[in-house]
Amino acid sequence: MSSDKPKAAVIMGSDSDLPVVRKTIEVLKAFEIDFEVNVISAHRTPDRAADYAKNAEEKGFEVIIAAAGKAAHLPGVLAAFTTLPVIGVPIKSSTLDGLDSLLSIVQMPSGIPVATVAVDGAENAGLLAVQILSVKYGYLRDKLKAYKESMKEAVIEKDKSVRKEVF
Ligand code: RP5
Repeated sequence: MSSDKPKAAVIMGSDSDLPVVRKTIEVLKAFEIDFEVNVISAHRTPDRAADYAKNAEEKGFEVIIAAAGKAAHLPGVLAAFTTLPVIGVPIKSSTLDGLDSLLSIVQMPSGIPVATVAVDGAENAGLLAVQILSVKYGYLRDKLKAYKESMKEAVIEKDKSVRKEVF
């Protein structure tokens, strides 16, 4: 099923991931992307993870963002059951500073890619999802260009104020 509005699925392995995932949600809201949020664990609710990924395309989702920490298998398991693009967000949730999550998500075997952002890189996950969606929804490209322009102007302002403060 395809809709005329961009639609993303946001999944996290635990509610403890939500403080980081909020940054993804803020980006999706800012770009007016339709989205659904769920807590689904690859380990604690494996059947639900498989079913969700198998049905995601039929439900109209066009990209999946999956955040998980520790032995972070959620993005990879979802990617195993769908051909939709999956963006993985490694969560810094354990004693290993997120390196465990990062390697669990990024080191996918050939054939099942997961686009992995930085540890706790939830904002970039949202932006990457918007960029993927912009291939189909051209108006998102204009919004992304405007976003980059405002970022550029903010840095120029910071440059001015830092130099003013130093001298
Ligand atoms: C992962 O284990 C979750 O994504 C979370 O980052 C981590 C810890 O989960 P909780 O024990 O806080 O529920 O599956």
